[in-house]
Amino acid sequence: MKELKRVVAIHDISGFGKCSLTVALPVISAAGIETAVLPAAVLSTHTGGFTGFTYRDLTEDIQPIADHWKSLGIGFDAIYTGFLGSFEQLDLISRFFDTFKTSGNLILVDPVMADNGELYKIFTPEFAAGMSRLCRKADMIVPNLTEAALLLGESCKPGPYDEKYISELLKKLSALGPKQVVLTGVFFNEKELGAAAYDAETGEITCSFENRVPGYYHGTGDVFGSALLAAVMNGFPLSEATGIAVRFTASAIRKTAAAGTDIRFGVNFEQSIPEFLKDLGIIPDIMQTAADSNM
Ligand code: PXL
Repeated sequence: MKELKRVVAIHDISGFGKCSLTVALPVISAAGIETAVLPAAVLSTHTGGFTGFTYRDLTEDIQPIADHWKSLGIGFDAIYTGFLGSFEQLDLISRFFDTFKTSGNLILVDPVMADNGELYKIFTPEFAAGMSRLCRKADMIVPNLTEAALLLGESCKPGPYDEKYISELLKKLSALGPKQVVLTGVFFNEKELGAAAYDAETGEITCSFENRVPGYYHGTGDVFGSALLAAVMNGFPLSEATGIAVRFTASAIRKTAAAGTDIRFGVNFEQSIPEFLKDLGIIPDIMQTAADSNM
């Protein structure tokens, strides 16, 4: 048996409202990848749509945690960052990258800071500029269209988009530094929604779409990013990993919509895990059939 691949996920923990670490840990682990966590902050809920949430900033813990891991000789096949808890954390995470980057590992930055044309209320334009600097050190980034515009210092365009706009955006984002860029929230018509992936080494651009489910569901960026990384760590090329992540996220959204769950609570990714593992080739069809018949 080969040794497990190991990822470190650096995001907040929102105790309620599935997103960030409460998504990354189960999704990546289920895909057979060891997942260490470095919590950037602890909140009672995520900040999208809830009021009165508690917020414990863990900025001061980041360097001691990194130092301890370094002293133990721990390494990672991938470093995956998402929501960060303060402006100062951008520098600390940049140092973390310097410490734990190797020639063979992957730095995936999800520049979580905005959606639907707006910066999340807790972040400032300075944070967006700092996030853009952090993205320069990444091998792969996974922004949504609002974040992409902010990273480039451009104004955010409403969709539907066309292929020219998306391919130019992908190439400009890659020119910041990351060789691989996956853009989420891409749509060319009102019926379908998905993601576009660019690999600067091959020059290949591919899109993956699923039927759009009306409404805005929280935490889907984290479901997508975690599934994308899990697929890449399982050896899938970027284009196929993007398709797997789009299918998993859409499946979780469909289940949540069908149940009529409060959209702030996060999506039902848990019951889409059997399909996801089948897509990854980890469980055979026969187990999928058994899982389907239990639904
Ligand atoms: O899913 C992104 C996210 C992660 N963590 C926290 C958030 C959000 C989005 O609002 O508030 C705390």
